[in-house]
Amino acid sequence: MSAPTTHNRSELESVARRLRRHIITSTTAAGSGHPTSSLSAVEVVTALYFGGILRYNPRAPQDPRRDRFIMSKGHAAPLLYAALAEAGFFPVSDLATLRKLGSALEGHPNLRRLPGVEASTGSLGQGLSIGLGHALAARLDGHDARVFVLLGDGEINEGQVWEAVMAAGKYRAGNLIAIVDRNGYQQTGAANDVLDLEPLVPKWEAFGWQAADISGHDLEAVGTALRRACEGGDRPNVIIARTEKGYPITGLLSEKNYHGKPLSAADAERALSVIGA
Ligand SMILES: Cc1ncc(C[n+]2csc(CCOP(=O)(O)OP(=O)(O)O)c2C)c(N)n1
Ligand SMILES: [Mg+2]
Repeated sequence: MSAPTTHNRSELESVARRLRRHIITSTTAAGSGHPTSSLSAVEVVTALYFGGILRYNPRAPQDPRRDRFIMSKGHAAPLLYAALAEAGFFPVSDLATLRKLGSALEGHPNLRRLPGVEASTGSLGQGLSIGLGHALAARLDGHDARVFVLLGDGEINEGQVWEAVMAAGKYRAGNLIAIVDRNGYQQTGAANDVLDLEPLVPKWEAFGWQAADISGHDLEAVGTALRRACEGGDRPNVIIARTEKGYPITGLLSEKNYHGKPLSAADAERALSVIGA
């Protein structure tokens, strides 16, 4: 199975702008949700789905040979939904139903309701364990599928994350790729104030992982790190993606850690003009 879309740099930039527009408009229309947590990971998700890395087929979402993407920081569902819609899993017009009663676009992803969602997440800390299960199962089944898991930098305070890190090292899950959205904040403050885990790279390395530390808003750097992580070998890979929560509209936000709140209609207008979407 091959990746369905490989856009060039300027096409990727315009996909990223579209994803940001969907994030802002869908959360503002819903009157709730996590736009800033979604915005920080846009380049990572853009490079994965549209940069020729993730191998998927929106017409056969259950193909056992597919790569998996698990949004472990499930509150960034608006970003996942935007990418899945742009990738053709369901109509872009469905994004307007985010968080509406009866909609499959729930506040957090539900794998039973939406094609392309690989895990029901939202209770933080579980996605890497689920991803490891997929990675080991693919190996047992003789598929070369790769599993990508996006984690928050607050989320990795969860003990279960480190159980999965240890187990992936032990089982040499070379087809497992974790990405940490290192945006510096979690719900109640700066990630380092709540529970500092730096230095991150040697911690993951100590458990047998190969680690990269990159600028997470640089599409080129993100693509290069993801491709390198897919080169094979028997070590699981982690990419620490240094990002900004709310990028690139941090200047518009009323608080340093603007968490779990949509923008007002007026701020959403301003945000769209900053984004150029
Ligand atoms: C197990 C669990 N505890 C608490 C929460 C509430 N919660 C939702 S988002 C969040 C902060 C997560 O921070 P981080 O992982 O850094 O993600 P960011 O929003 O910065 O992308 C918390 C604590 C949750 N969803 N799950
Ligand atoms: Mg964070």
